[in-house]
Amino acid sequence: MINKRTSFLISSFLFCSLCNAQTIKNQQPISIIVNDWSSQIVLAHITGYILNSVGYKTKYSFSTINEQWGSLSQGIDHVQVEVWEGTMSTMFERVITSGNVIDAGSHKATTREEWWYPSYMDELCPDLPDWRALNKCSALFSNDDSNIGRYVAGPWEKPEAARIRALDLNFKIDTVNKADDLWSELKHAITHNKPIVLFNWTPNWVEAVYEGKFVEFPEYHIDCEIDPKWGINPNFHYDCGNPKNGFLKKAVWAGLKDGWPCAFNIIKNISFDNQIISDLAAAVDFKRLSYEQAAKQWLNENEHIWHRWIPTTCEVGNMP
Ligand code: TMO
Repeated sequence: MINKRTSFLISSFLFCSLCNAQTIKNQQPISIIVNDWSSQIVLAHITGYILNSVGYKTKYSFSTINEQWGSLSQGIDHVQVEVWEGTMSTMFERVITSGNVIDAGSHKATTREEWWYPSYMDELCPDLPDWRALNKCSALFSNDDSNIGRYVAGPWEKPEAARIRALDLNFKIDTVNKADDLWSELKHAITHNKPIVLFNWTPNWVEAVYEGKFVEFPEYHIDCEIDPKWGINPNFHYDCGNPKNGFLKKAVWAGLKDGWPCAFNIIKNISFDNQIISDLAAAVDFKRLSYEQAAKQWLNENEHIWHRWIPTTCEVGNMP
């Protein structure tokens, strides 16, 4: 039996195969992946509202960064707007090679994910940001009677344990469950001028509000991950930091290109820079707007930016 919706879809496809302009669009909702940190969630909503404004239906689908590649490869989800080199490049390259996912281009922003400390630590531990200072000051960073420093890690899988081993750091890892727990640790430490070193990244809200620095580990090189002989420790991988100037990409399910061509072209054109992403994260994590409010406010104030991302063949309707 063909229901109303299916027949509408079929007729709209037939109609559109006869016309050039994509005035009638595939009405199956585009599923946009939502992860668990603020800028990604706001960018996902901005992308959704832009697609709505030209007549597409959208839905949001929560996924961890590990689980998202399966649903994106199978077309269960369709769009990921923040692919970070530091946490996702290995899986990203794998699904691109499989052909099930398409690289929809880079944002203007460059990224870095790394150990970070507030700048009052420069006085307490003067050799920072050089990584060798960490062991000289490990007792400062301790949260018990030992001289073992405490590194507060985020809930995203990173080779922190391998780095601690390869660089012989006198540190233990405390992994939090969610991004907000990182920020409450950070705010608490800053309020009390207490030593802290934690996982952070840029662009993020932290740089819009606090002064601080990334720890400078030995410069990243791909061989550091695959050849133990590379670097200062000949026996272990990961005797280096994370990439600096990492990419920030968009990725889409391969079927989006033919199923929702106008959406595909819009997503390819979408590009955020570091400043905008940092401001959007601060709107949520510091100014306490909701993700939707932050997205709508940005869209209202920046039509001159996002209207340019919509190809002239895609009709512009009203905002939802
Ligand atoms: C992927 N992340 C920005 C949380 O490091």
